Amino acid sequence: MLKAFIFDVDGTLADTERYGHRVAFNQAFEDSGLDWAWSEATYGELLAVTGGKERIAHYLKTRGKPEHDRADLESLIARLHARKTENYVALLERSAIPLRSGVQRLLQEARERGLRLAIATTTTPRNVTTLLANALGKESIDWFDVIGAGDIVPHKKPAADIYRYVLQQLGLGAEDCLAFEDSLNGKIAALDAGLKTVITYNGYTENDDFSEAALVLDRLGDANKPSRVLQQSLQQDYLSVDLIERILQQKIGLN
Ligand code: XBP
Ligand code: MG
Repeated sequence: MLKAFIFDVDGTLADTERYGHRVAFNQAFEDSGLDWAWSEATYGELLAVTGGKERIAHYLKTRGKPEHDRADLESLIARLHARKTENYVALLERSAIPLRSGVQRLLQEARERGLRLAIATTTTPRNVTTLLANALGKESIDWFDVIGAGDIVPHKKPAADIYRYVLQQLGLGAEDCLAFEDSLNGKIAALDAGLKTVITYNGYTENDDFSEAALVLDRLGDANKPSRVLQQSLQQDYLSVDLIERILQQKIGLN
């Protein structure tokens, strides 16, 4: 019996990486007098590492940038990431990044049906509340019973920590919940926490391995921007709570 939807943020609620986070990282590097600039392609590779601080550390290691001693390195990364978060929040406040098609519709449908909502993300908590406030209004933050984000857990996705944390805070078992993700790292984290998982892939993740996911879609879809995958396989335009329940009860399969 479905009791809650648990949403990933970046790439799932909104397409935030290519023109949001990546731009904020590059601006932080420039603000700090560094000649680093992550192209869209380079960033796509770096997305294999979740967490902005971890991503910068990985970049330093693999690109052989001048070695710093450990203490220096950690404070450099912390400073750069703090700057990046300021840039990202300012970017969201200047021009809200829209939610992906069908996200607002499904959130509202779930609330009307009495389903609980939660967030399980690798990104910094402030990025989540700013995205929601600018895309849906400040009150939307309270639609979510739990917002599990960033450093609240010791290990980020693909570790299952954040999903286990959110389930524990919800007081629900994985069998009563459904996860919504966009990437391989997110799928691994959700499945390892025992959650059935719906994938809505995007430009950066469309070639990831989504085997074992309950559903793999191009988007949740809505009347004016339908899901092509759902149209082709089930002659439906978008993923509704009813359709989710029918698929999960194996009343219908996708193929
Ligand atoms: C995506 C991430 C985050 C963002 C950057 O998180 O891995 O690291 O790319 O945000 P998810 P931070 O898909 O789990 O929402 O710089 O705040 O980490
Ligand atoms: Mg994601």
